[in-house]
Amino acid sequence: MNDRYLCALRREPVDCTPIWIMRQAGRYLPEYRATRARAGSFLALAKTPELACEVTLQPLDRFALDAAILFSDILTVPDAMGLGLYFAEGEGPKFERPLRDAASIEKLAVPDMETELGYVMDAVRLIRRELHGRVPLIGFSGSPWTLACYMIEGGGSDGFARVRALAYENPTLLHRLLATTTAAVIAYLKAQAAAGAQALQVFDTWGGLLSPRLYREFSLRYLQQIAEAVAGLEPPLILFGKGTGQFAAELAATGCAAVGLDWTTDLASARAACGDRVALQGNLDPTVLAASPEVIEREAKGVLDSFGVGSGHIFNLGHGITPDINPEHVAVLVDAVHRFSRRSGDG
Ligand code: 1CP
Repeated sequence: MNDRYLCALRREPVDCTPIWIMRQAGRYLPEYRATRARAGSFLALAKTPELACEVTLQPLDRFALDAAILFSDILTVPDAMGLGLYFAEGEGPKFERPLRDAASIEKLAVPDMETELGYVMDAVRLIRRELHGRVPLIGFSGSPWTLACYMIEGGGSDGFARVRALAYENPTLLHRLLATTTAAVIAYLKAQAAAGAQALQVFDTWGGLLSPRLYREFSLRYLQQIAEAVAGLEPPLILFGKGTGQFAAELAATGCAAVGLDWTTDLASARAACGDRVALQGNLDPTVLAASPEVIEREAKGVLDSFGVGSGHIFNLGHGITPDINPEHVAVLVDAVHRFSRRSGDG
């Protein structure tokens, strides 16, 4: 029913700028914390389609968001590849078997999507059914580079020094890992599209850790392969990167439908660099949501103004919403974006 988001991705006229929020189902919502407590753990939540569906819909019941995003995690793919994902209390995601030698990289294989990742596809099908067409559903994957960061490091890290050292010391081995991971990402995105995902976003959260030369070699090259592989599918592709705004034109040239930007890039410059090849998604600094409603409204207007007039803007934060945010501030933001961008009836 509300297809503003898909229209904006196609750069078609919309009645107002669509908005969704990265990590919109998450710990800042008391109802999420309650469902998570009921599930027992994050992984139980993500691996039980009924619960994943429940938390996916929670933010939509509270706010007038223009898209739903599958509740899952980028690390489900390496988990299905045999790395053993677990969450140490208060420490974030970790792998039992991180990739620490050539042999473990060489024996990696693309997992079967309907068996090893069947719970994700079941969640996509269930969410589509429960949405009744209210808003489109976004499926997603991590980028090959960002997944490789976690697979080599074994968990989160300040600078992912191990994988970056590998890029200099043994590029062939890293390319081998990225090639297998890219094949898995492509199969994962295609399976989500077949299960009913209406848009596909790739998160390259750690692309900005690389020098420009290494970014092009170890991240962009594989994003290009993904864009080519999904080009024939119905769902449009969004390439989000953190710290990769200087590559916006190169990301646009991959053939994706939209480029997602963090708050360190000016939307006007990105738009000038990309021309009208793609839509742009972003890019409010997530910390603005901790400020007063007046500041939130002012900054939301600033982001809308920086994109300027015309279609092809999807409002979002420049990165995920943090657990400390007051949900009422999200309502202020969603309302402000719709109100300030409302086009008059005559055009
Ligand atoms: O409940 C909890 O405490 C677990 C926190 C949590 C949540 C809510 C994790 C662990 N994952 C998620 C869900 C999640 N992850 C979504 C859900 C859909 C949504 O509402 O947006 C998505 C899209 C992700 C994607 C994801 N996971 C990314 C890429 C996007 C980004 O934020 O940069 C990354 C890097 C991860 C890894 C991950 N999973 C979880 C955590 C805490 C992290 C970050 C680890 C780190 O590097 O510090």
